[in-house]
Amino acid sequence: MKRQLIRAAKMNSSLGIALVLALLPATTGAVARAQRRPNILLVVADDLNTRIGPYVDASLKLHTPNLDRLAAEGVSFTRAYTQYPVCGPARASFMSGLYPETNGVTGNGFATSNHRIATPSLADHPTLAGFLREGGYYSARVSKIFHVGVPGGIERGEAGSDDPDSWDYAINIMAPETLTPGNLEKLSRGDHYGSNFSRMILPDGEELSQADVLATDQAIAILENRAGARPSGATNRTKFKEDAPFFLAVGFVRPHVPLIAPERHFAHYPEDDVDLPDVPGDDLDDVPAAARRNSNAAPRFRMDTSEQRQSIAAYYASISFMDEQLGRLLDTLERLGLRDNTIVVFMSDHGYNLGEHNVWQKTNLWEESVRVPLIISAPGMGNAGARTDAVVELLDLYPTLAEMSGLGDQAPFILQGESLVPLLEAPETDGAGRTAYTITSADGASLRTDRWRYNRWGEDAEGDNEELYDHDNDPAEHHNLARDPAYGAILDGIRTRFEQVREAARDGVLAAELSWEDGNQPEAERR
Ligand SMILES: [Ca+2]
Ligand SMILES: [Ca+2]
Repeated sequence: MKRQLIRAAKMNSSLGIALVLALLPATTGAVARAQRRPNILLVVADDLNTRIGPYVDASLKLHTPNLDRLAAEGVSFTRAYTQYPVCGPARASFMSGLYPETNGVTGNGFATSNHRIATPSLADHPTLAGFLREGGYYSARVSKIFHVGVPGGIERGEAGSDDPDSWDYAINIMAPETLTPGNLEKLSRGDHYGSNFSRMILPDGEELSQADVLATDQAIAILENRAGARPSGATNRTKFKEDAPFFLAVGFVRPHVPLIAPERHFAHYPEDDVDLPDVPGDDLDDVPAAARRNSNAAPRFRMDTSEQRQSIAAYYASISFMDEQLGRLLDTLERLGLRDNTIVVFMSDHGYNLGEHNVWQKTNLWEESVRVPLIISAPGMGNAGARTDAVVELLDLYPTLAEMSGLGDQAPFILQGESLVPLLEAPETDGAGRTAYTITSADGASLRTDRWRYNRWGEDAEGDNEELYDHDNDPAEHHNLARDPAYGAILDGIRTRFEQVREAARDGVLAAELSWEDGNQPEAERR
């Protein structure tokens, strides 16, 4: 395959240094301390869509006090998108900073969901964690960051598709999941617990064996170790890389099914209070056959409306349970005096459908499946509580954290994302011209622009294998405009743009170097 590997992100190194200095505690004295890089806590939830407090109308009454708190301390990205709406390739992409078609991870295979194995020519390309480690960070992982099967891989305590070179310390979580003592109720019809809806309401106090509680316990132990000073003369206490800042990546497995949470979290969400999405009965009649086949349509799960409501309520309860663990991490940073020099990033690997389009879960290319929450809180940066509507991609995380750590000028030149630091500094920046590119199985690929979503199923545009949605007038993506002659000019422009971005995503050319200003910008985007 032809590869044009050119410089990925135009890092402003002086900006990175300014940021590092801005993150320093006010009491900094020694020059050596002045060069200390910020700590980074990266929290990755599994299968979490944007139905969390900071992203929804208050009328939905979601209980996510700690996500609300983090959003109030940071910048929330309202239009952040995954590169692939399935665990393995999504995670390989943001950890490598490369699109799936460049890094070679385009499926959920355990042995191959690591770019260094999938693509031997990239064996020396470090992951985000490996890069920070090479830059002097103490790098640690707790639970699922690369792909691990849920629930099976957690029940077996597996490392999944982990990249051992990324970490100074890594711990896999073994937790009972479906084997948890209690009443596991199946809400959909299927034998595979990883892809069907089931719930377990645990008595309060019985949740201590759960994966995300155990992961948080381990993460707190690591934070205590990094914060603590070694007593002088001590012989039996160790602190590896004693003066290094830390990069701690913590993976939560909820709200991935099975939906297990304590009773107090289920209590927030009575079944009768849950609304099902309003979907036209013929919604899927105007989409390509491949989109329908790839959609996890409702018949597969065979849930009645009561079971659908129960599944959504259990999903919310799992979010609140996960949120509680995030709160324990944030409390620990404050208790240990680490918050003032620790960047906190919260995100999910991909989104999730809960009945929109009459489809459930992931793998499709509609908004709910590909949009993710992304919150970045960098102390001292200002803009606490701000939101940005700019279209961004999860693979932007690598160049962003490279810059924020002050290591931007050392970042691998093949990174395909763009640093989000300019948006953190000026969240109101007009995002017009930015795009997000996502692929999925069945040769599906999608381009999201400021206003439009364009999906193509197959290599070439053939009319009946395309979708075009106008988010200004149809945010639910119910009306496919691809075959409407009135949108012919829009379609032509976005096809060209899609092909440019796809070419870049395949060939390692920086997508950001392509410009809407070369005559390919649809008329509507110019307004
Ligand atoms: Ca996932
Ligand atoms: Ca439709």
